[in-house]
Order: sequence, then C-alpha cells, then structure tokens
Amino acid sequence: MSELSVKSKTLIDQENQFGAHNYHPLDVVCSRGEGVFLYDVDGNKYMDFLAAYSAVNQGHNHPYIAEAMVRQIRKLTLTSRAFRNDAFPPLLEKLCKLTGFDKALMMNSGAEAVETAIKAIRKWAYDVKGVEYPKAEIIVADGNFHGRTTTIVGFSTDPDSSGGFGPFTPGFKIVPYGDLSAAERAITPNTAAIFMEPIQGEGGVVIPPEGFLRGLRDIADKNHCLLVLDEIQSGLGRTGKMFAFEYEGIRPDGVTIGKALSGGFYPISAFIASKEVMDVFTPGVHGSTYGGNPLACAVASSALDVLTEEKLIQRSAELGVHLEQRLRGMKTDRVEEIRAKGLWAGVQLKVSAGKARPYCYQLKDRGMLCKDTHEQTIRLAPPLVITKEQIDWAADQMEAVLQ
Ligand code: IF1
Repeated sequence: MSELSVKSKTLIDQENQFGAHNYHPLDVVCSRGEGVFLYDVDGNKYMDFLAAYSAVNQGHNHPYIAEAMVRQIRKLTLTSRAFRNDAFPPLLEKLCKLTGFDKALMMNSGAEAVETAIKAIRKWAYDVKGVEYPKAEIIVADGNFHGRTTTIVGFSTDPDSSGGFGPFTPGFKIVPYGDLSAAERAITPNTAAIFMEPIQGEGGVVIPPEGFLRGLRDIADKNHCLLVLDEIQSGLGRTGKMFAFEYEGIRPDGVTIGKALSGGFYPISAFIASKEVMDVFTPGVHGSTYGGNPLACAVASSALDVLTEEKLIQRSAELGVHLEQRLRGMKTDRVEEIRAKGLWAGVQLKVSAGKARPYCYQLKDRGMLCKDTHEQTIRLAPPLVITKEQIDWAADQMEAVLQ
C-alpha cells in the first residue's frame, strides 16, 4: 500500500476524531470527479469502479445534470408538499412513462423508498386483499440488503446490519434467495407480498437461478399477493436493462428506485407502482418534507434524460458482455467464480487467495477504485459512460493484481 500524503492523513485523522466510525472506507480522499474518474486531494487520478454503489451511472458531475441543478437552485428549491411546485408533475409523468408504471411517490433515500413500499404493501393487504389487521406478512430473502432503518435491518440476515438494534418490527418471513419452493411454502392467507432484490448487490452480485422471478410472479398471482422488487441498485441501466426484472419478461406490482435516479447529485428515491397499489395512499397517511421537492425533480428529470439520450442502458448491455469476457479470460488461479450482468460484476476469490480488501488496495495503487464485499468478493460497477478501452485497462489491472 502506498504512503499517505500529509494532506490525506490530516483529513483522515480529522474524520476519525470527529466522525462516527460507522464505515471502514478505503484511504483515498477524493476531491473531484469527472465521468469515470475520481481525483484525490493530491491530484492522483483513479478510474472509479464503484460509481457510488451505482448512484453515479451517468458518470461523475455530468455537466447536463449539473446545469439543470444550478438552474433550478436559482429559481426554487423547496416548498414542501403543502404547496404545489412546477417541477413535480412533469417528473412524475416522465418517470411513469419511462418505466411503465402508473404512479410514483417521491422520497429521498433508498431506505425511505423501501419503507414506502412496505407501508403500501401492508395497507394494500388490509384495504384490498382483506387481511385481518395487523396480520399482514411480507416474504423477504436471506442475504438481502434494503437499507438501514430499524424496520429494514430487522429483516436483514447480516448480523452487522441488525445486531444490537432490536426489538424489531414483526411481519417478515425470511426464505433462502433463489429457492422458489421455499417462497411457496412461506405463503399463508396473510401474505401481502414477496419483496426482494432481483439481483443481490451487497450479497456480492448474486444472480438468482433463471426463472426465479417468473416463479415468484406466478406464486404471487396464484395467492393474490403482490410482487414488489427493490431495484435501487440494480435498476436504471446497471444490468443492461432499465430494470433487472426485464430479463425474466415479468412486471412486478411495485418497484423501489433511488441512487442513479439523481446521477449522484442529490438523494432522490421513489416507489413506483400500479394504480391499485398506490391508491392505498390518501392525504396525510405518508410523506416527507423534501420528497418531490423542485430541486430533486429537476435533477431526477435531467438524470433520466442522460440515461435515455446517451443510450446508457444499451451501452451497459453491450460493454457488459465485453467486461464479462475480459474477466473470464483473466489468467489467474485465485478466482472462484465470476458473476456478471451488464456493467455489474462480482469477482469471487478462492478462500486460498485471502480477503478481497488487500487486492482493492493494490488496485487503488494502480489507479483503480473498487470495493470488497462479504470479504471474498471484489465488486465492479463502473459508471455506464465508461469506454471499451477503459474496461480493457481495468481488466489488465485486475489481472495483474490477481496474478
Ligand atoms: C451504505 C451495500 C450497496 C440497496 C438496495 C436499498 C438501499 C440500498 C438494493 C438503501 C443501499 C447501499 C447503502 C450503502 C452501501 C450500499 C450497498 F453494500 F450496503 F449493500 F450498494 F451494495 N436497496 N445500498 O443496495 O438505499 O438508503 O442507502 O439510499 O453505505 O449503507 P439508501
């Protein structure tokens, strides 16, 4: 690992002294971003292979989104939903038409979109399905990651997420991810929904067996319950489709999105759903001060424009094939498995290769930033604006450190 500069070290010490130690970041202090690149306080340049966990699919500091944001900042930033604003309705229409859902409810963080989905699911169970109150059940997956609120961590199976934060909200049933018969066995007359990630991100880019989502759709249909998917990380182009569920030719009843909905500029999330589901919300039952604020709407609207106009989803599909080929072609005996979909890959190391983190530090010294997950996996998720040549360079770096 290369020596830290005095400048970096001072900032890291300051963060360690005055900040909560709720993260263990790589010791690189960034001060500027542009496209696929990040620059640290010493002017070193890095290719970003995390893209802020897929929030920066459009590339760092995209000038079109920056321009829209600054323009909106000079006009109006917040009214609250007590009054209406002129950026909100056009964003709703754009989002619904682009995604094929009837209605959208805007929130801020991803976790809030998930909380919104959970509330919609439960209220639908009581108001529409007729489940006896308060007995609604939601089926979720082992190895899930949906955010950090107390309700959400309560159905996490990762002890780091949930440990010490109970007592938890009841009403969730955890089944093995990818196991259709387990999901079917978990169904009761009180089941309101199946709620899962179509690909598990924190799990290390875990792709379920072919037919899994289609099977969940069938189970939900047969038992009059909803299928709601969390596409906060997998959605908006990451996997080479607008949504990962498109690979299975299904439509869920609702989807949570966030992260790339702003292209990395601002915390913006949404729950998008069918009319039947969204209509459970009536005035006063749910909301957020900043949800749907005009600044967020201007940013999201331009971030969606960039996805469409720069054909980033198609790009992710095409270049994803190349990334996967390059990774599979690496001359190394340290790799156990490669899982990839679009510009999203998990390189799982053999136990004998040791933990993933030291490799991430070696990659950092070579000018490539990525993040380990679950100890043995290096996760790759570059901004979708990356070029073929840049992927080749990155694959060369991976191959060199895994030699
Ligand atoms: C952190 C992980 C990624 C998500 C899905 C909801 C949320 C997330 C599928 C909540 C957030 C983030 C949070 C971030 C690390 C990161 C992460 F490793 F923890 F799992 F991306 F892989 N649903 N994922 O992936 O969204 O409230 O954060 O906006 O530092 O906790 P949020």
